[in-house]
Amino acid sequence: SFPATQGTKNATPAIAYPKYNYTGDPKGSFMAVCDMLIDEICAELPVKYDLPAKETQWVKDMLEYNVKGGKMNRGLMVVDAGVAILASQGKTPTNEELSQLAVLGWAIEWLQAWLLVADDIMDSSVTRRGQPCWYKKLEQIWYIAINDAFTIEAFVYKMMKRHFMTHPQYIQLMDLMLESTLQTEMGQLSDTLCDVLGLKDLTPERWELIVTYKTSFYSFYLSVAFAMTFCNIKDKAAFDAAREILVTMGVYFQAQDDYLDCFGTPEQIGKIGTDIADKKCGWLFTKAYHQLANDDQKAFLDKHYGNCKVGSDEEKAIKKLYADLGLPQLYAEYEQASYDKIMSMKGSKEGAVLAKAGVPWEVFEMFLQKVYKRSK
Ligand code: DMA
Ligand code: MG
Ligand code: MG
Ligand code: MG
Repeated sequence: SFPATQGTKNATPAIAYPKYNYTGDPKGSFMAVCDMLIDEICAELPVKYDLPAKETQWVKDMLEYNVKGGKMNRGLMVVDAGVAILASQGKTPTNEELSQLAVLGWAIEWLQAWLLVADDIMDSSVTRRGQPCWYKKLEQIWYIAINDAFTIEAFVYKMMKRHFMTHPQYIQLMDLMLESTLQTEMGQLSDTLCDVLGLKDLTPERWELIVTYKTSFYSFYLSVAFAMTFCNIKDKAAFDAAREILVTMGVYFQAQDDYLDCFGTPEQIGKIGTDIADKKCGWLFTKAYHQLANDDQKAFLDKHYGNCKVGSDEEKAIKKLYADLGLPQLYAEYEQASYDKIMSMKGSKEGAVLAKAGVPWEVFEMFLQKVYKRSK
């Protein structure tokens, strides 16, 4: 029990898990768990937090707007990885286990939701998932989005407490979430501080550092580490091996994100790219500036990179410069090399450690297939 926080107001009990149809309707079942989580929160806020009806409605609308509408790769992977690991242990998951895996999946999706609310403010973005960024949607009260981001984060811990309070792995799961959050925030700091660096400091090495922290841990390692922890795997070597593979995948994934920021269409990716206007240490920029550009092209970048508006002629000229330098071709080669490197890890010592610990290789291959050659 939690005597310091229990209080005198009755906390509403958790809603019963809906029927989880993993084989017939994996996405629909996963979505139903999200609705349950939102309902649990909105039932509790007026009772335990004295929240008036209008504010409670705000929270509901804010959650509906921000936690849904993504590809849900990260969240669905927790369920898929959990099912695969349980199968290798000779077990078929119960309805409760499937639902709890889905709760962990949504904990990552909600982590991502609040990170993106904040990221869009920091990146001055306009659209996200095909709709206005939350802070843009709020117009003159845009600053409430800052509190909303923190609120979604608090709900992540709330949902984990509600569903794992008595689970033997509660502390491990919580530790993983806290650690992944801090890693991401340190990555976001390194990313955002580029705004006050000179272009010569935006190197491929800095890029790799930024993306490892801002993307890989929470987007790839966390999903599988949650599933492993849930399935009672305790072997440190297995977590280290999984991290090695998944961080490699995450770095590749962020290179894709950087590529699509420039060369993807807003219709495809659901957002309007801002990396050139924002002076980001993106994959394309580091290759262009440090490896491919001649002196004239470097001078053009010195003058206009991070010093032009989204949609401006200067931004278009930089995109053309990237194309002239052959970056789309170089990216295609990088994509193939990344794919081959990750697939080769099956036969490496990491692959062997994982097989021994009961984490089947298909977990990693499934994850890679979800992102390989993606266009959104
Ligand atoms: C985003 O990097 C990373 C996190 C932790 C949200 P980004 O700004 O390139 O993402 P996006 O292109 O989706 O705005
Ligand atoms: Mg962004
Ligand atoms: Mg960003
Ligand atoms: Mg991006």
